[in-house]
Amino acid sequence: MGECELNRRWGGLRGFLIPVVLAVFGLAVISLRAAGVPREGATGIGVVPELTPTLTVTAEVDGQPVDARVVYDKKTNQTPCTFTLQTGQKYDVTVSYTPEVSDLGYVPAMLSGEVDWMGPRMRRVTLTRQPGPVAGQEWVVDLGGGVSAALVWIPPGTTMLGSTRDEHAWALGPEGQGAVRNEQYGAASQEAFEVVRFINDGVPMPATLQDGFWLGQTEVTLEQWGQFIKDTNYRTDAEKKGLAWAHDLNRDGRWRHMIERNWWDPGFAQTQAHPVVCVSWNDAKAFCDWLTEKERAAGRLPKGTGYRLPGEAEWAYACRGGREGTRFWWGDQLTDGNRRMNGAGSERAPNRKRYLQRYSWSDGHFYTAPCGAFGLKGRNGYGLSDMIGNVWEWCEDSYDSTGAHAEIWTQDPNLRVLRGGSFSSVPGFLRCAFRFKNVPSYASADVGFRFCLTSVQ
Ligand SMILES: [Ca+2]
Repeated sequence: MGECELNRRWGGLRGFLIPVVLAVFGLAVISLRAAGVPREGATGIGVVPELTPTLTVTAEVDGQPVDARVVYDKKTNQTPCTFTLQTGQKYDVTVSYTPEVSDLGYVPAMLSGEVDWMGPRMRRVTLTRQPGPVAGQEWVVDLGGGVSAALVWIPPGTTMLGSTRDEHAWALGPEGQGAVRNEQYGAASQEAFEVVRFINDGVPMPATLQDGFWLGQTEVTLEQWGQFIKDTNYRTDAEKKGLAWAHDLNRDGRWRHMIERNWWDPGFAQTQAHPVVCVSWNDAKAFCDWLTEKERAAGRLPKGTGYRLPGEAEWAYACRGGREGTRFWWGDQLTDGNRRMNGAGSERAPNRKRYLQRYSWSDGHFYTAPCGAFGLKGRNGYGLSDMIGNVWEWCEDSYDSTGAHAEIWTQDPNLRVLRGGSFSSVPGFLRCAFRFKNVPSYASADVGFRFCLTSVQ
């Protein structure tokens, strides 16, 4: 909120030309008046004009005043901002609202004007909300230490949450295998058992996302996670508890609570390009908060925006990549998932016991695959990799057993939503509409996350 006085000598009232250049996202209001000259409607009786023209700039977005950045005469201020001016000169004022994220659904607009001091002293200019970036456009955020993360633009739009009776039946049927008993595919956790019994996509329901957002092109990699740990020395829930859910390959390969499993030792080999696993919802949120604070401190985040986990509807919409009404983002055929996803295929476990074979081909990865391992073919219509398979992804929402919500729903903090299936999932779980859940401290060797950049409360 800077008030700026640019001391200029007064030279006359008329013919005062002020070209104003605006780059405001939303609605900008420019108010121009001469100090000492009564505003319209005021009586003016007894006022002696000081004959000092001023320029007051305020900015609004969506009807709300915002602290926009004003650059005038190479000096930077914030709205509302009042300049004392010299008449008869040309001035260029640039007003920009969070120019660093001009790709966040907005593009700059231009306005020129001429001020007649005897005319109206306020001009109201409505700038239309701009269409924003192109779907799939990339945004790269610097995590420090030479590590970066790519996000892609997910445009506003409407999606169908839930699934049809037909899809539900397919998921439970011989191809989807969602009705198999958990012992048959090696999952021994109570959570997995419940998933097997209750495929709970919810009924078809439209959800409209008014705003676009940026979503991680891949799941968060070990390299990216490592940058967060280096910066914060953060300890994950799994490290504090001393255990995580993981395969027990020394016995029967089933999922159990495994002692001293955590993100740096999930029980299988990973490179820096693999997705981080054994991170809880709490841990994923801590990562997002760290990134928000870091970027805000660096002046790279606009007010009102930040990093968080994708909402459940945002995730489901993004997963479809613009293709609605199919089981997978590539269509309805499971076999078309070949070379597109890392699920429970015919690949063998390191101990050679082949107990996961829920589709006929090998995807080449018994555990996690490097993020984006399937290249362009593995990217959906928005350019997102591994939306189906590889690791489950935490969503921001609480889990509502009646179905997903269009808006982020947080009324039950005891359960959070997981989406997308993992390397150990049967085809019935590897669908855009499938919903999974667990407690926010749950850490498992097949659970990770991706983050988004969007407006935050
Ligand atoms: Ca995934």
